[in-house]
Amino acid sequence: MSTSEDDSVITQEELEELKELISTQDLSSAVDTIKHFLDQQDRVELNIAVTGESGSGKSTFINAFRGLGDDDEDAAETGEVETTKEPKAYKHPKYKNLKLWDLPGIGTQNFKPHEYLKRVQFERYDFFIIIASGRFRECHTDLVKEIKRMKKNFYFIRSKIDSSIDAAKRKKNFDEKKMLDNIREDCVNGLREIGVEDPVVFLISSWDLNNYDFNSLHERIKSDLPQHKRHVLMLTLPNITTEIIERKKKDLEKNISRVALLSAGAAALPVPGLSVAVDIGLLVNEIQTYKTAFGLDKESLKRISERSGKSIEFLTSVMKSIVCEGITANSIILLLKQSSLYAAEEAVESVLSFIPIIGSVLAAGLSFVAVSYMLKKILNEIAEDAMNVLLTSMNNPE
Ligand SMILES: Nc1nc2c(ncn2[C@@H]2O[C@H](COP(=O)(O)OP(=O)(O)OP(=O)(O)O)[C@@H](O)[C@H]2O)c(=O)[nH]1
Ligand SMILES: [Mg+2]
Repeated sequence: MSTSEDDSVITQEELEELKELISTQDLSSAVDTIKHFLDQQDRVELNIAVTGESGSGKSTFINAFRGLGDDDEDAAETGEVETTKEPKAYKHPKYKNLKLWDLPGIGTQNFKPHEYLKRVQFERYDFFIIIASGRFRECHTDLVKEIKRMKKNFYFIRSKIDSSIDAAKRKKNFDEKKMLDNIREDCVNGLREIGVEDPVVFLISSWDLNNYDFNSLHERIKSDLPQHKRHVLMLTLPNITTEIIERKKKDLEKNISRVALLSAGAAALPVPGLSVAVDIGLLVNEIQTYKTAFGLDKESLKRISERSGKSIEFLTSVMKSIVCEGITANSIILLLKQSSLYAAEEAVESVLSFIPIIGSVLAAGLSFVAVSYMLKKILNEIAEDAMNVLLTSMNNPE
């Protein structure tokens, strides 16, 4: 994506720097850094793609939205025949960092969504305006599905309302309001059918801006802008947090074999009802380490809560791991019982490879496998909790 020459825009390099910074911090400090990052939403560039069928009035709409006539300097080219061949960006004169991308039209013949999306590099835009000049069609369905898959948002415009009205006027029982309601309903229904909960549809004539929904679209864009920018930032967050959490997880994973070996070693006690013997105290300790490393201990949660303004209850409501119930000998025994089912299957092979180290005690081999498996599972679950807590701490207010 070509970033603007404007210094005030958050660049890709800045995002990389942010990742580096956060990866060296503990999670509660990371919350601070990310929050600061989110506070800079004014600096985010919003790339709005205007898409839809060929000739539906995309370029004309962009000109109108920028307050330009089709013949003005720097206006997008419009025409009766297929006109826009390559995506081109137009800055909005008033809204800071808002770029409208005029996209080529979807050809009416043999529309191949995959080829079109690739050709216009659909994934690089932050937000979409779909323009339809006629009935709701399959190509609109394809566009919406792709936008939803990318977890991005869109507005839907039904354009050229003036010519729809002119055509309908030829009928004797012409009723403008009824006709406009019908058009809106057709679009809303089409969108609902593909799972859009609250479809936003605007009826517009770029030739008659004072009528229909042009003003409400304008207002809506203006008032939604901060939210859209925040959404752009929020979409980058899971990537940042996943990277940090994966790094921490890898570090802790390195220790699993050592701990499993130790726990199945000399001080091992049989687990009631199982043919494994382990040092439970050692495991309790290790899992406590995970909890602290991921910032899910009481102190860290308190700090995250203070820094994010979200209550501890709200933050912990997204947690599912053993951390919620407390790490006790009993809860570990329970998990070991579950893990040993898996361990029994894996044991033969693993035990053979560990015989030279632990000796020929089958129980020790089984214990080793059960503990390794359990620790891995717990580590994954705690890491997932940490990810969810972090994302929850960044979300909009409770
Ligand atoms: N009546 C009417 N005609 C419009 C309106 N908007 C655009 N047009 C006309 O529709 C034709 C196509 O408009 P464009 O803006 O070039 O359409 P486009 O979607 O950008 O077309 P491509 O770039 O070729 O995909 C032009 O002749 C416009 O003048 C409108 O609101 N009302
Ligand atoms: Mg065009």
